[in-house]
Amino acid sequence: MAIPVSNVRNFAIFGHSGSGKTALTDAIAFKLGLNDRMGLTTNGSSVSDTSDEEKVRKISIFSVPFSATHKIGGDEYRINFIDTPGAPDFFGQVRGAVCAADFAVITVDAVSGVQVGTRRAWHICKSYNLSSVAFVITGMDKENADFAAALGSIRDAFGVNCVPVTAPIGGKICNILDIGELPSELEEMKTALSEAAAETDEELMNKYFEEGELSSAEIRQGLSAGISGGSVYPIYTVLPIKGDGVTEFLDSVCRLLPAPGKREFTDVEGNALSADPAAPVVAQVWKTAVDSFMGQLNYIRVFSGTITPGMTLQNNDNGGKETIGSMILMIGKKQIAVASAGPGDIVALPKLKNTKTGDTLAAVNNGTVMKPIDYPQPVCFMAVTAKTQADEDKLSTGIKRLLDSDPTLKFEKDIATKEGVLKGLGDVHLDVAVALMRTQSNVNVNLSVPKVPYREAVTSLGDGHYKHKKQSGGRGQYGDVYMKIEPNPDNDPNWFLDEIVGGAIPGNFLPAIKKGIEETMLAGPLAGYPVQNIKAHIYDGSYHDVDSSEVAFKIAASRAFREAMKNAKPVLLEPIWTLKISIPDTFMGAISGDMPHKRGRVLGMETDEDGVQVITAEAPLAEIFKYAAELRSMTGGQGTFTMEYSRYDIVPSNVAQKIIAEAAKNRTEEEE
Ligand SMILES: Nc1nc2c(ncn2[C@@H]2O[C@H](COP(=O)(O)OP(=O)(O)OP(=O)(O)O)[C@@H](O)[C@H]2O)c(=O)[nH]1
Ligand SMILES: [Mg+2]
Repeated sequence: MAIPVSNVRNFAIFGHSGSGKTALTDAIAFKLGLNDRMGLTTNGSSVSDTSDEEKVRKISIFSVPFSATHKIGGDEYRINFIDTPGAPDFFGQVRGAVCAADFAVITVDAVSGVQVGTRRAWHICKSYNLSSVAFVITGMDKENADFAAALGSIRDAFGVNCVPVTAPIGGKICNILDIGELPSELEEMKTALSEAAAETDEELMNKYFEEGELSSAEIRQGLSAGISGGSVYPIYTVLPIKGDGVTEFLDSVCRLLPAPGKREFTDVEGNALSADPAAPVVAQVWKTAVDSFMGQLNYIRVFSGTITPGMTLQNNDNGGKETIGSMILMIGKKQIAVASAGPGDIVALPKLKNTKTGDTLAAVNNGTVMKPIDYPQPVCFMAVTAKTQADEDKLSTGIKRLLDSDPTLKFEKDIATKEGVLKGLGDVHLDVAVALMRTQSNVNVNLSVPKVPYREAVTSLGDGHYKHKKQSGGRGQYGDVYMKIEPNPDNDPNWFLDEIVGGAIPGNFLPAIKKGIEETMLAGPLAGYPVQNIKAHIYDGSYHDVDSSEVAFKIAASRAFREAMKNAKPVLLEPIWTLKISIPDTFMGAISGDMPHKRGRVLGMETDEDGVQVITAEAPLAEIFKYAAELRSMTGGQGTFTMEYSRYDIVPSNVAQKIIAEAAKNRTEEEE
């Protein structure tokens, strides 16, 4: 019999890297019978970290969904859950999961307590209307584990309405509400639960005041309302590897956490979707993956309606139709066929024709479009070169496959430096991308620090003249051009100005003169970089009735332009980027003090709403290609940053001299 939507629970597990998300996932998967033994990341047997890259690096890289049923007495529940990676390099996977889950489970290690990744997880949930959050304290079996300290750090960071529901009591994990007689030191926890429950409802509050206590059923009722409304946050303790506390966690999740429909999902126009299995289908792709056997897999979350194989749906982002062949879930390496998917369910759809992450699939004639999923912008750039010609031939296919399954990766061909540049969220992200390209597409590439796309410009007015005159038998060549160039800081598109008087140059040669300048601008005279932000005034010249030609004027213009550039105090420009660096307090001095070493400067510092310090700084791109790795090592992985292109600015002359000398050297080598 189908499980009613009210008995579906759908959550994603977030948290700091290494805080036990995958261990918790393996423990749940084992408990729910998805695996016949407890998977472990340490020996590569985890049901979640199954890719070679995850096994070698011992970190999660992908968000992986699971689904199973859980019985409490005679009630059957469907538990859909997603394990997400904690490393900031793979935050794109987290973004997708945030859009697919009804509530969040955030893991906190009992030794470290709340960490930056914990705050980041909380922050993203809150900013995307994922308001029901539960915490799971892991690692209680570790040396130096401190339950009280971990609990305290959660309440300090996220408020006193974070209340333990299960806790280690007498060497075992118990549900506080199920224990009649609590040890006196734990009475406080029950009081916290009762108070949190009472605050959600006036009737409960009155009763609590009058009688001094609430029954377990009343507490559950109050907690459940508070959790759905995002004002109460339950805390669980689980020892995943021992399997302790898993059943207590799952039982309580089914009792207290919201079913699909409580978290309001809205379409682009702000209309709420109803979690009705009989409504027209609306689902969104929150993740696209490439499987070596099945090819592309689109993972959807169903919001409304029920999908069954054979159904035709429309893609409301591109207008295409898709027939649903099969629906599956990958449990470890096993493929499980799913017969139907309703509100709150997550399934993978193989072999869709033209659907990608973020797209809405809906019933035919239902025009609902979900909000696109927004992804963080790249902060780490590397140049990609194919190892062999065979790799070069397959490179674009390999890159396309990568980009299709990872919206946080970008690939751009830089016209000035002629390099293909792969952009992602960190050096590990790019290294993993290279490894995936090898395994998915058999393309082998090297990564190297990219060339900086410098530009050339002028800082004053400069004059240039060239007379191109050649007499070599037959018809000669004659073109004579005088021009002035000057800075064009606002990039006025009207940069080419015909100021010829008295017909010194006939108008029909002006397009050739413009072309001569434009072609020369592609490789400027200083160091061969494109010239930008100049204005050219063509004010005089002469011509010859027979020998003047477009080619002759083009050559004259090119030479005159080069001379004018030299006289107009040319400079090299470099891209400057603005960085927003989030770090714990203790690193403020080190990180801001490091900026001048990167020719950068700090523009401001502030504390964001979650108590994290944010430094705004700017620095030349040339100095920050490796910043992702440097920040990680300077902060022991606690810092993250975003960056955004700001502008081109003049390269200081001592640095410029080196770049110009290098370019001259390369030019001589090429000529030789
Ligand atoms: N002793 C002990 N070890 C744990 C516990 N939870 C996780 N570990 C170990 O800690 C390490 C990291 O655990 P994971 O479950 O991979 O952590 P994660 O949060 O999934 O890490 P990422 O996905 O990479 O962010 C592994 O070696 C686990 O075996 C725990 O409760 N007790
Ligand atoms: Mg993991």
